Amino acid sequence: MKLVDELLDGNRRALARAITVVENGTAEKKDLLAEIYPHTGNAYVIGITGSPGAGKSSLVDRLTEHIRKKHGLSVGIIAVDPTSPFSGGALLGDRIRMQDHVLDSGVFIRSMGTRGSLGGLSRATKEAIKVLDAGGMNIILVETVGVGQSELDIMNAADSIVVVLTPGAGDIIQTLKAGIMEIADIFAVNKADLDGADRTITEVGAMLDLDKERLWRPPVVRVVALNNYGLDDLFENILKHKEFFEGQGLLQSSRQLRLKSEVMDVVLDQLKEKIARELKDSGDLESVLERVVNRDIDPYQASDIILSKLMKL
Ligand SMILES: Nc1nc2c(ncn2[C@@H]2O[C@H](COP(=O)(O)OP(=O)(O)O)[C@@H](O)[C@H]2O)c(=O)[nH]1
Ligand SMILES: [Mg+2]
Repeated sequence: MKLVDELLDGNRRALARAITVVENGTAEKKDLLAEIYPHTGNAYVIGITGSPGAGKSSLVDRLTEHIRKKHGLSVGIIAVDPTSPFSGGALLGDRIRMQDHVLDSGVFIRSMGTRGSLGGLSRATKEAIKVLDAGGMNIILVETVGVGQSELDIMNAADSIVVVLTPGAGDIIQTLKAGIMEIADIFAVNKADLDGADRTITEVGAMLDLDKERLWRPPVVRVVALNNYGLDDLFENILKHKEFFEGQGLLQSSRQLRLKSEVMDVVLDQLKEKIARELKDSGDLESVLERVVNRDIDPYQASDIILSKLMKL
């Protein structure tokens, strides 16, 4: 595929077009994913999550500059914000802020739309990560608001997860409720210029003390995205986490586990599609439906009839 050749060559327009292909799920998507797959697995994926307003976009922006300047690594950024009430309004804001990077060929930024089901969003995001990976990005930063299941699922694609907190008791509670406290590999207490940062750091530490069994104790890093404070510390801790996991063979096993569930997901999805198509073509669903409507059989019995027919195929 020409698009893939260009993508592998590091062509940025091809990168953008390939992400559009996976986002829209057009016919060429399957071929594209198959062709890029052998070229994936090289990027290190970092998830950045936390409550709305915690400073995730600011941090991604500043961290990107830090990684470019200090480490010379290329950075791909995916921003997912399904909670945005404006169609792309907040995302556009993120883009404007990131304008400094537009001229840097070592940075590629993409906002993922809210189109499609939530499950579809997380699938498309994971596929976009693969596109950036094949496109040669060394580091991939995925920003997502820590709300629903889908956002948690997107984080399954990350090798290291940074949970961004801000001073104030409410933030920790909100984060705990959303279930993203336990997925953290690193805590970044952002807005440390505001009052209460020390207390937040102490509270997170106290919470971590409750679980002494864990192999990796997430470090708690103080950052101020606004004035670039703590970025070095943050990135060093991400690298430490990476090294620790690689050293223990855990990175490989967790990637393997992720691939296993990805294959399973695709199998189930394709099976569902296949069955839906079969039911539509055969009219089997319509034929039992009338009996369900008449209270002759219940949905479970209807399903048994349909399945027994399908199994014979
Ligand atoms: N005081 C302070 N404000 C910050 C800091 N980082 C970000 N902000 C502000 O917090 C607001 C939300 O930031 P944003 O990056 O959009 O948060 P997101 O919703 O988590 O992506 C913006 O007004 C930022 O300027 C910081 O370190 N200190
Ligand atoms: Mg944001």
